[in-house]
Amino acid sequence: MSSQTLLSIRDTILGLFSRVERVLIVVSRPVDPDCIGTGLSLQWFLEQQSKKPDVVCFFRMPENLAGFPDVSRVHTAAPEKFDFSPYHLVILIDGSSWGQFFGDAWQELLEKIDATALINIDHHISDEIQTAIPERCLNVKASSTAQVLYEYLIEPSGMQMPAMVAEYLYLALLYDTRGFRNEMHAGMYRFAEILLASGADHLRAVDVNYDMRAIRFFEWAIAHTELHPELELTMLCIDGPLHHELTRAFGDTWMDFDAVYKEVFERQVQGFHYGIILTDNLDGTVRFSWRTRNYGRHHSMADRARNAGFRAGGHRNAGGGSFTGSIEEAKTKLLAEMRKALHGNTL
Ligand SMILES: [Mn+2]
Repeated sequence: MSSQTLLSIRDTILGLFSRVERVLIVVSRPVDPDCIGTGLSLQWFLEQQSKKPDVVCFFRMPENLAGFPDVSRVHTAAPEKFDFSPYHLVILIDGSSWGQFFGDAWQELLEKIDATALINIDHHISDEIQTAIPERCLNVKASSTAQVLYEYLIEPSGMQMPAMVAEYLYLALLYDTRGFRNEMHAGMYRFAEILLASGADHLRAVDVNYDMRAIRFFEWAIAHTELHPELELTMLCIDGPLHHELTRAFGDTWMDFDAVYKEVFERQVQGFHYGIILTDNLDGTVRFSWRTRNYGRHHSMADRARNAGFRAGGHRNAGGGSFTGSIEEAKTKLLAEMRKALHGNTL
């Protein structure tokens, strides 16, 4: 998208802001420091203009975000019970598909919301929201949605960020870039410098503080990971029985503890460029998540998965999706597709 188009989308959004009072900021799934930090920063930005913004998350808040500054300002709610009627605008932060904001029943929810009141600010590969509301979708290829918010709204306003807002944005930036170890994006170091000068605490942001359960999950996951060296991929396939085993071992929130596995193992081992997790949701669907090595020429896992019948989205080398059907079928189809892509056959 041209920079001119992006600026005109930005101006459309600013025009809408100027005409309203009550604003709902909705953060995305996976709930992470980028959507939370950007959502809280946008709340501050709108409050400075005498608006009344609320931040809401329609998913459970992961345990690892409990220490995020001011996270208690983010309300969690069940989307089907939520009253959208007081709000003049609904701003969707850090996601490109409806389900990332409203959950699996997004179609019914969208009927309750005035479509012309929807705005999207994001940095993922564009998807159905971009198609539906192109004139109000500020989708920019950037390190993080935090960077998009800063460059398109905060910086041009000339407003001085308090240290706490710089802190929210710095935590968002460091999380999404894995401490600057993902792709290079223009302006990301400049953004970092500005945040530090505005009072962000670098040592706090880089402090690693894993929950011991993430280490135990890592140990468990390594023991259950299948290696497919001929396909350069590893696969953790959490079928029904293993799903129950994890619930017994870690409780219902076991999926909050995959951070070490994803960070230390997936796409980090020589010869294994693709790391995949398939999880049986126990409702006839399968959750899919992947990481692809950032260096080198590798297949787009989103494209391969879509060919295999999955829904997939996110970033080129990190994303997620779903499959309708059994986990065995999901696995077979995905492995066959990778065999075809890498070796030209499906045997
Ligand atoms: Mn993000």
